[in-house]
Amino acid sequence: MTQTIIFSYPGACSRVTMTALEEIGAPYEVRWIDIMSQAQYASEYLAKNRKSKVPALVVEGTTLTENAAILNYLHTAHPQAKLLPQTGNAIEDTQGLSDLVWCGGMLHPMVRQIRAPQKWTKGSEAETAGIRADGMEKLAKECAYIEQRLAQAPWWYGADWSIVDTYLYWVVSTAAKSVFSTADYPAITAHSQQVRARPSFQRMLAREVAALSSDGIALDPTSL
Ligand SMILES: N[C@@H](CCC(=O)N[C@@H](CS)C(=O)NCC(=O)O)C(=O)O
Repeated sequence: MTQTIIFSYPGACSRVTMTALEEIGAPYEVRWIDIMSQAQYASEYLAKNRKSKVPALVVEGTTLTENAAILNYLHTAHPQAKLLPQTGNAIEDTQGLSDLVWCGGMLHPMVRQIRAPQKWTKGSEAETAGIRADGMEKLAKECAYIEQRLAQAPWWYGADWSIVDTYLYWVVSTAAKSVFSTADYPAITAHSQQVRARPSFQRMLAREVAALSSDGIALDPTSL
C-alpha cells in the first residue's frame, strides 16, 4: 500500500484534516508547505495541487483537494473513526457532508474576509475595511447560531464529537487571531477548550509544533 501524504501548514485549515487522520490512527506523512513564504506556488507543489492551497491529501497515488471533500472521503473510507454521524439513513447522513461544505464554502471565506480582506479587492483601503466589516457581520450571525446549538449539547451533533467540531473550532479560533471577538459566545469558548483537549488534536498540535523547528517555519508556537 502506498503512503498517505498530507500537505499542510501549521494552524491552517489543513489541521482539521490532520486531526481526522489522527482520529483514524493509520500512519501518514506530513509535507509542510510554508504558505507564508509562498511555497504553495512552487512548481513542485503546483504539480500536485494546481489550486495552490493546503490541504491536499495524496492517497493511493491520487491527490484529493478541498477540505470538505477530503474529510468526507476519510469518513467513508474509515467509518470506524466516526468522523461524522452514521445513522444508516442516507438523507440524515448527508447532513454531515452539508456541514463540512458549510465550514469550507461559507465560514472559511468569512474568516478570510476578516483576516486578509486585501486579498478580496484591488481597491482602496476603505473598500478593504468594508470587506472586513462585512465578514465580521456575517461570521457573527453564524456564531449566534453555533452558540445557540452548542449551549444545548457538548458537541455539534449532541453527545458525540465529530470532525465538524474541529472544523468549527478552526473557523472561530482563526477569526479570533485577528479582530473577531469570541467574548459574547461562552458555549463556543467552552467547546473550543474541549476540542483542543481531545488527544487527536493534541497529537496533531505536537506535529505542528515540531515542524516549526524541523522545517524552519517562522511561527510563534503560542499562536497554534
Ligand atoms: N477551498 C479550500 C481552501 C483552502 C485554503 O484556503 N487554504 C489556505 C490555508 S487555511 C491556503 O492554502 N492558503 C494559501 C493561499 O491562499 O495562498 C478548502 O476548503 O480546502
